[in-house]
Amino acid sequence: MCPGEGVQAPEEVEFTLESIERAASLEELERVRVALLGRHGSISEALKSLGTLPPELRRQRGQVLNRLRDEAEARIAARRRILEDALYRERLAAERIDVTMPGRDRLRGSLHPLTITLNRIVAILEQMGFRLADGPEIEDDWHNFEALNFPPHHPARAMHDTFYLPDGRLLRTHTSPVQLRAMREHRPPLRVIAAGKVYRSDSDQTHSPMFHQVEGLVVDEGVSFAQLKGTLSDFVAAFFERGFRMRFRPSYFPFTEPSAEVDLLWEPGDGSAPRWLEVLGCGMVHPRVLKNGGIDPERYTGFAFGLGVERFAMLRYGVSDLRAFFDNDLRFLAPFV
Ligand code: 2NM
Repeated sequence: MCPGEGVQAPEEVEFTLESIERAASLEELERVRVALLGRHGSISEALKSLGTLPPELRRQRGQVLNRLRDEAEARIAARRRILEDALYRERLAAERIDVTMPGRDRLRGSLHPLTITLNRIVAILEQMGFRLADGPEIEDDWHNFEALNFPPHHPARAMHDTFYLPDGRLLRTHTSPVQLRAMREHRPPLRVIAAGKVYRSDSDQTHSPMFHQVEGLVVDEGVSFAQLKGTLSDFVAAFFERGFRMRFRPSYFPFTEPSAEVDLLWEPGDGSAPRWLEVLGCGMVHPRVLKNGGIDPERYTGFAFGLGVERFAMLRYGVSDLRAFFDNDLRFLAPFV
């Protein structure tokens, strides 16, 4: 392709010009451009050699070569446009998006079944006149045990498998310290609920080291065990949307005297025989606890009750393994609304 010495046949270059239209890619077109118009391209070399020619021939050949160069430039530009255009169309085809395709479903979040259950319990009790109180999850021994009539070294403390912090404080083992703080902050009459996370070093099919409690407390002049029974009966009926036969069994809690555990005559969904199920603990607030709450036990009496949110959720939703609530498996959690 390199023009030889002396006169160069225009046909040779013409042949090369046609390779512009044969270039199938921008890369190939660039190689053709360099071969023609690059510093050592055939047209460039031919133009450089004009100086060696006699003036008449130089003028004539100069005109031919300049026209040739202009034509080559124009045809390369035209071919480039065609190739670039084809490339652009290819890209558009590859990146084509069908905007009529249905979108991907987005996962919709929902509340955890324990949150739903806790909210439901709190809402029912609020309708009954209780006010929700709040308190810290890290407590001191006095608020969690001592003031609630758990004497030091009393076996009732061992039942609570407490998590202790290095500084001697602890994770509350029940929500009762919230009730105690409420007593110390407000004068009777008092109708208070405490709700939230509590912690006990205990873990198996029916125990989680963190679980949820709701406790209620009523303090006023003349508050009776009969009122406690009525309150719990109404609450249980509202929560399960049906009435139950109820049984109050004598029991023991340090902070109440007398104390009782509450059973419901439960009819399992599978048609098997009804059986008594324990669902609540309760009692009349111990005079020492009232006193530690800044309330005169000679003038006031109170009742209190406590329940496990996990237990109520399992009963309401028919869940048999407590751990389902803590595994965070969306196949279990997603259906709850
Ligand atoms: C229960 C059972 C019986 C209770 C007692 C108190 C307080 F702080 F007022 F004394 N709050 N909750 C109580 C009483 C809790 O849970 C099974």
